[in-house]
Amino acid sequence: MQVILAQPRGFCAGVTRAIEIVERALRRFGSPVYVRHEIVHNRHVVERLERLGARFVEDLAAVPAGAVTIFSAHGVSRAVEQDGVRRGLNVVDATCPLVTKVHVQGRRYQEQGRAVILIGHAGHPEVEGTMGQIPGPVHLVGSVADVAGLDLPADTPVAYVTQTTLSVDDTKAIIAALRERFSDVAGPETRDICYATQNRQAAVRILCERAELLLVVGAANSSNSNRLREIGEELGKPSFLVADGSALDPAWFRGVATVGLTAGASAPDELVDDVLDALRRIVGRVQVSIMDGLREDVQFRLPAAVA
Ligand code: 0CJ
Ligand code: F3S
Repeated sequence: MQVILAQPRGFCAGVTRAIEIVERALRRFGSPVYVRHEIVHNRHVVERLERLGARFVEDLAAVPAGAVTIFSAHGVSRAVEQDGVRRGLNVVDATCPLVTKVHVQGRRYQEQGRAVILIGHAGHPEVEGTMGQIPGPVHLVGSVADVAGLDLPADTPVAYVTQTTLSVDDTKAIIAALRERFSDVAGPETRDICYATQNRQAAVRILCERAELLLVVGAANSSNSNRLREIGEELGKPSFLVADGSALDPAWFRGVATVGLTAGASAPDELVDDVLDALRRIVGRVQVSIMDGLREDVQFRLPAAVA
């Protein structure tokens, strides 16, 4: 069997930075350090950091006063920030700078007097954070159908911002619907969708020209990983999101000669290796190659507290 690895795939600069913040905080301040929410959506990453002394909580009420507390890459609302201040926590913010940029942009649009529309998925922590970083009403839309349901007159000056990990194509369609519905629309085209999301989605499209089946390494709760699997499916390839090698079903590979393999922005390389090992156990010899593709060199500065 041939396996073609997507390029680029796996960790983005925001994930690398967020994990490094936890590791450095543990070294600098000693264990435990508390992390609000999974630092990135991957159980293997979380469990490794737990072994190093990190403690993951969903609510700051579970953190003792004064403790070092890290906010996850997905960002938090102002209410959560204020809760941290009230509890006297020593907060280190691992929010991806590209998420913070969306927060700033959303506030700016609101100050300009525009009705702010957030394109994103209800209930996702990044969406909860972004909604809670923009004072005043934020209208959430997750689909073209949601645009029709917006309770705003057609001449309302509106502006949109987006979740960073959406499907580039779905977002384009929603923006087009906004432009049709409203006469005055401001927004950054699809540029809030981060570079890593865009690059991984573009690579999967090219990969699927050659692969008969697509495997995406990533967690079920990882938005960007789910979007990669959907692209494979849209292109008519059987496509599976797998947490690690143990999730592979031998039946998927019957009669398949070429598999495409990619990984979400929160999935470590070890899990890609684990999937390759599992494939070898199922089909025997596997020939691995890497598609030609972008080499990313994005790096973000660390917060001063751990630099
Ligand atoms: O929201 C982000 C800043 C992306 C973080 C990296 O990926 P992951 O899987 O933790 O988060 P998503 O569910 O947002 O893709
Ligand atoms: Fe940031 Fe994009 Fe990664 S928003 S955390 S660079 S997936």
